[in-house]
Amino acid sequence: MKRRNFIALVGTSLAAAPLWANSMTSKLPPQKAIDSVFPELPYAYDALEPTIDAKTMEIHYTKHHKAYHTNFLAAINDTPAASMELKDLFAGISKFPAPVRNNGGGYYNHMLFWENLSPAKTNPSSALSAAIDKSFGTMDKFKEEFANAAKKQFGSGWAWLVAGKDGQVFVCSTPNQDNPLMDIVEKKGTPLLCLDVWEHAYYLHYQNRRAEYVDNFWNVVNWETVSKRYENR
Ligand code: MN3
Repeated sequence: MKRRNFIALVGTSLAAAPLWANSMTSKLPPQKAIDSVFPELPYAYDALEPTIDAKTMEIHYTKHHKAYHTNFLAAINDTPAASMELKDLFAGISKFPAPVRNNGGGYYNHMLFWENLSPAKTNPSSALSAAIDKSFGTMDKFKEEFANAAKKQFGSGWAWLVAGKDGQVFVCSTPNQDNPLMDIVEKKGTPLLCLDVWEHAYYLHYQNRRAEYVDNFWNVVNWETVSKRYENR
């Protein structure tokens, strides 16, 4: 992720700034370096209403994501991890203490998540569509499998669409803040699309109705970002 795409938040009101267009120029995925600057949210808090309400977005971004970033920097401060690229850190995450794994995953997974959401209607590229058709048969079958992974993840975690080394795409879920780049997951690969199914991601609006949150998620997927991740993998 290029540093110039991230502007320090100095008490500015994101709600007043429609910044999401800026994210379209980001090089994805953002896994090249650990950045001490908290990344900018690529749109206003209310941009994804009604699928994701403004209050949930504000708390999720300014409290939860911010805390992962702060705690991650504290966990790696003055350790060899501070100078590593994120993908290398995750590739050997089993050798690091739990705060590095949990907060590093939390920091990175949320960046991916914000960037793979959009208020604009978008479509997958032909290359990504072909990969999805090859693995799942149809886009609807893919959505069904992804939604099942999200709905059935026990407790807190994430659902993922991942590209394996051979370019084949697959669906999985991870607990807590683990992700498919980590050496502790069963089947590793490049994350293309993720969905946060921690209760903090939906409870204010959906309460216990995780399935409704998951089904509405498709209204706000940024397929341009997901396609770029596939093509740049
Ligand atoms: Mn979250």
